[in-house]
Amino acid sequence: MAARIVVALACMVVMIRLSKAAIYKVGGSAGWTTIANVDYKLWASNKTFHIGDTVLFQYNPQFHNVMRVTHEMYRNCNNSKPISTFTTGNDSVTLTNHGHHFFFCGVPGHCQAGQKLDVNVIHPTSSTPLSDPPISSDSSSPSSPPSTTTIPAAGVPGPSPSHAASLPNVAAAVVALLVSYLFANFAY
Ligand SMILES: *[C@@H]1O[C@H](CO)[C@@H](O)[C@H](O)[C@H]1NC(C)=O
Ligand SMILES: *[C@@H]1O[C@H](CO)[C@@H](O)[C@H](O)[C@H]1NC(C)=O
Ligand SMILES: *[C@@H]1O[C@H](CO)[C@@H](O)[C@H](O)[C@H]1NC(C)=O
Ligand SMILES: [Cu+2]
Repeated sequence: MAARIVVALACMVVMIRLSKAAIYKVGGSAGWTTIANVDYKLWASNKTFHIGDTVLFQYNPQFHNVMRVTHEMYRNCNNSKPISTFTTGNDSVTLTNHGHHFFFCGVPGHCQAGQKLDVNVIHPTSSTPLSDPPISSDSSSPSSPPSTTTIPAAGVPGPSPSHAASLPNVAAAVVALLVSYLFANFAY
């Protein structure tokens, strides 16, 4: 009995490890800027963002900032009423819901010059511990193949790739199985 509990706990630890959230440094090594001509659309296009992941904007706060905005404001580069504004130069935004998250630099002209980012978070996954995630500058979670989906223009969540075969879910299934097994043994 004790051995089975140990196995179940070990599986839970594995599951927690596999579902660790990622930190994405926006723009990779170039960061959040206008001078490197970073294509932020391209930067985002081969990443799969999950709830609990963090996007990290690193820039010189003398020259740039980060505004989270609506789709409408994003389209028009309208910085008059941002949802929130970040100005430290090392701003992390944790993605807590799925769908599109729109950002741009609020310094006049910068959004127009392409310093704008649309992060599309795919559908929610099961319980995700958020502690102590690793930094990854431009690669992503190990089990995600490059995304071939294009980001829709409308303010709706994009197509959600299936997670049925992802490792955290497999681990979760194993744990569920073990737990029900333990339960059956206790019950009778
Ligand atoms: C920007 O948005 C505000 C309200 O959100 C609106 O009043 C204003 O007309 C917009 N400006 C432009 C240039 O679209
Ligand atoms: C920037 O923020 C990240 C994430 O919050 C943190 O890990 C890192 O230490 C910070 N870097 C600096 C230079 O403050
Ligand atoms: C995305 O593209 C960059 C540069 O082409 C590459 O270094 C990175 O590994 C890619 N990420 C994924 C998840 O394919
Ligand atoms: Cu800027």
